[in-house]
This record gives sequence, C-alpha cells and structure tokens, in this order.
Amino acid sequence: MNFDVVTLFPEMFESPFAGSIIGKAVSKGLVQITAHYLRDWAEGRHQVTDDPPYGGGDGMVMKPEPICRAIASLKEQRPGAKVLLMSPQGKPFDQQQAQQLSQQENLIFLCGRYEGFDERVRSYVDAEYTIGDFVLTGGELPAMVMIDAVARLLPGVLGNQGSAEADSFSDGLLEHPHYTRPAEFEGQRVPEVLLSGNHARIAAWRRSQQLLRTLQRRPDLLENVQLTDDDLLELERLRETHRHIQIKTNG
Ligand code: 4GM
Repeated sequence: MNFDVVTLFPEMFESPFAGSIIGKAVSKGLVQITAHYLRDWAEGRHQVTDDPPYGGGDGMVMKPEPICRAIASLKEQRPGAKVLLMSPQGKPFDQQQAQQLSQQENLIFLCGRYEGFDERVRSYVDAEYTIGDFVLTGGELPAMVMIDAVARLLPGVLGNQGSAEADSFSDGLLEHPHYTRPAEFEGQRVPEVLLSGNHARIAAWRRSQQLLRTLQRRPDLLENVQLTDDDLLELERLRETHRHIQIKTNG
C-alpha cells in the first residue's frame, strides 16, 4: 500500500517510521511511505506556499495552486488514489475508518500549517479527518497517526506481534487487563483465574473485564457494539454490582 504525504516538513516523516514495526513493513515492501515537499510545486523565485487571508485577520492561509498541482501530479502516479486532508474540522478518525482506509491501495495525505487551506482546495479532497478535538501546529502528526493505524492492519505487518483482531476496538470494546510474571508484584496478585489453566473461564473473565472497562471508562462505545445475549446478561450484572461507582450525570 502506498502512502504519499504532501507537507512543508518532509523530514518529519523520516525517524517515526524508521526501525519500528512500520519501518520493517517498509523494508519488506508491504508499505511505501513517501513524503513530498509542497514547495516543489510552488512557483516563482521564492516558491511561496502561503498568503494572508482575504478579508484580513491573523495568520496565513495555504495557497491553493501548489496543493492542487501536487494532487494532480500524485494522482497521475497513483491512479484511483484517495486524497485525505487533515484538519480539526474533519470527521473523527477511528478504528472503523482505519479498517476502511486499509482496503485502499493508494492514499494521499495533505498536511496543512498556519490557519489551514484555502477553502477551494476542499473540492479536490475525498475526505477530511481529525484525530481529535485539539489544534496542532500542523497536519503532519495526524497524518503519521493515521498511517500507523492503517498500515498495522495490512496483512503481514504485525507478524508475530499478534493479530490486529485481538485489539481494543476491533470488537468495539476496550481491552481486558493484561498480566505477566511475577504472580505477585509489590503485594498485587495476578487474578487467580488467569493462573487456573481453565481456558473457558479465562475467556469468560476477559470478556467480562472488557465489558466492565468499557462500561466504566467509555460507556459511549457500548452504543455501537454487537453484543451477544450472554454479554447483555453480564453487562446487567456488572451494572448492578458496580452501581456504587457509576459516574453521576445531570440526567
Ligand atoms: C487547520 C486547518 C489536524 C489547521 C488545517 C490539523 C489538528 C488536527 C491545520 C490544518 C491541525 C487534528 C493544522 N491540528 N485534530 N493543524 O486532527 O491542517
């Protein structure tokens, strides 16, 4: 899968993907990540990529011409590529979006700086994404976050590290707690069930812990999850048992 990134800071993309699991996937030829310097598509002696906003105000706006030239040239190299723009005004990027994007062969990421892009660029963009409700100095970190989340889903990328299917969110729930040796650490014991060797009991305990964690920390996630009849029964039991620590709402 090819990830092409258009940025004023291509060097930012070097070290995060070197070494690491994604770096290995690059070496194996499973993914290709190419950072392109936006200024290469800017014209004139100064290769300007930004300008003050029409109507006045603080900050600078990314000029449309260099970005649209970049899109045109990359789309020629990568037929059928989807063009993605990072901005706080995009749709929230989540595991489901990562899964859908991992089906694509070519993705082009547009990273903005300053106050953002000239509005007319948006007509050349397939989707606009945010990685969360906060403002960063540029779209580079969001693009890296998305590339990591998408690339690790590709066949062969995780290898022995485990399958992406076992992750948090793959079933829409948070993960159960994990333990390794020693069986007792500074007075804290590993839950007895995990030492029992009873795989059915362990699986049931883990599922219950996933439901409890999600109930306590991210109850919003339960709305969009496929739950079995057993899950629903367990969830009711957990709600009853843990009623005293439920967060009070205004409702
Ligand atoms: C405004 C418009 C993305 C600012 C376009 C980008 C946060 C996110 C920028 C832009 C960003 C985010 C650059 N800050 N929450 N800053 O995903 O690219």
